[in-house]
Amino acid sequence: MSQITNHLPTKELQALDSAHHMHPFTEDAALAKKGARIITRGKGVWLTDSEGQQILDGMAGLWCVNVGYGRKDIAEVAARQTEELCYYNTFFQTSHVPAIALAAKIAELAPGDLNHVFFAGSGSEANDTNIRLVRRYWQAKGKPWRRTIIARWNGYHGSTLGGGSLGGMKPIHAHGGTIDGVAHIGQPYWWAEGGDMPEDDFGLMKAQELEAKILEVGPDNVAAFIGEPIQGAGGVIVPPKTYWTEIQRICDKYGILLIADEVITGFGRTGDWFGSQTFGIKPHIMTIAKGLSSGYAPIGGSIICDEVYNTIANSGDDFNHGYTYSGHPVAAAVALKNLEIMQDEKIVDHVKNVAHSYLKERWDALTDHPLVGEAKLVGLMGSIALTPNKAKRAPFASKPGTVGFRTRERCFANNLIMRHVGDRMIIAPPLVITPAEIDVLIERATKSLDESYAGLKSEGLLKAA
Ligand code: PXG
Repeated sequence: MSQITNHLPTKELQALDSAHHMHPFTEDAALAKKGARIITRGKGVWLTDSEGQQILDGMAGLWCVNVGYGRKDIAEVAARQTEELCYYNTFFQTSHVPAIALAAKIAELAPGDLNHVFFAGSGSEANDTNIRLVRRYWQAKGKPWRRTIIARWNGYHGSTLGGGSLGGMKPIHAHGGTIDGVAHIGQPYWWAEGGDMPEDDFGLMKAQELEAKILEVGPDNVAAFIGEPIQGAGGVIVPPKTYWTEIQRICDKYGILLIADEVITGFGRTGDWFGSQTFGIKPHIMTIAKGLSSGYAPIGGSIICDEVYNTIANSGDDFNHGYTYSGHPVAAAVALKNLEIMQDEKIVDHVKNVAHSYLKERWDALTDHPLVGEAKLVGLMGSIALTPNKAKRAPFASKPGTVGFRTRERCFANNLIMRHVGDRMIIAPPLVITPAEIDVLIERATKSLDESYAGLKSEGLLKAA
């Protein structure tokens, strides 16, 4: 197999990169001055860069490489499928074996009557599909006016125009606008916003914002509510335990479709197959991507319950929607192999009973660090809040994200990929991470926190807002 190991020197690669490659969510001119870090290889939880550094990937790529990098068994399936049937579409009354087998496997793994899969190429595309699905459902029910979708501020559902509109990230809305028929409610972020309120009361209060929004929009105008079981890109915000039960109650009361965006939380990340199971959510539709193929091929989709599927399928009309690569055979074969590996190697069990248990104690102990105010960990999805004053759960006086960014830079220098979202640090390592590798993660995280703290202290940046 060909491997690009004799690549150009790093500086030349960086120059070509900035000359021709425009990066997502990046100020390219600023990156051009610095040069991107260039990743050349991956194995297990480890990445190698063009300078030969070994980096522990605490983010599984972008929350996706769940079975770890460099699996030969997946590579072989991709090669075989490419040769056998590299592409065919699933439009025009045709189908193919990989799409059929993958849809059946997903239906087997998904809870309840989530028995039908519409494939997309990514999580963003799948959420765009969901917008059409729920609106088409209500049309077919004879209520075309039910089209508003309620979502949350600081939720993330992708960066296509539809996905970005569902998401509650104002900087994304600011670049290109939003679609109509989407309304947002607050997020259940107790640590930053809960004040003196007990966490469970705060969870209820935030869920009840949904009811207030439904009444404001008019119950008969609302099509669906969408939320991530745990907000990922928003900073690994774990909701209070009262939150999802109340959201479910309100959706049931008003007959509103519930979409669980499981792009990050699906396929083992939370220690169950789906985050909805961890939180007792019974969605009508789940968005999936990322861990579906462990990032080995781009694929996403919507898992749809019997009622929504039957209503649309029996409406007497086509569902006028689909992508060239819906159910792409190579991506589907890769995803199927990935799910087989998840099952054969009992990776969800490993998350729950080995990796989570081992990491939990060490992760929680980070709250002993002077910079860390709280630590959250569900399965292998974790966050810590950085603060200058733990007792007050205070934000820093500096611009939000300054301290987080500086801490992330220390992690980068120490060959650990741990991200920051504002002044929260987040991790989501490959699910196959071993206890010995968790020790390295904690050791590098602690060193990075120490260095960040020392720097902030010497520059007088430990002030509360
Ligand atoms: N839903 C959720 C919950 C996601 O996390 C998407 C949808 C969109 O998926 P695609 O495949 O279209 O990217 C995501 C993606 C970050 C970050 O900064 C997170 C995502 C994507 C890019 C950056 O944490 N999540």
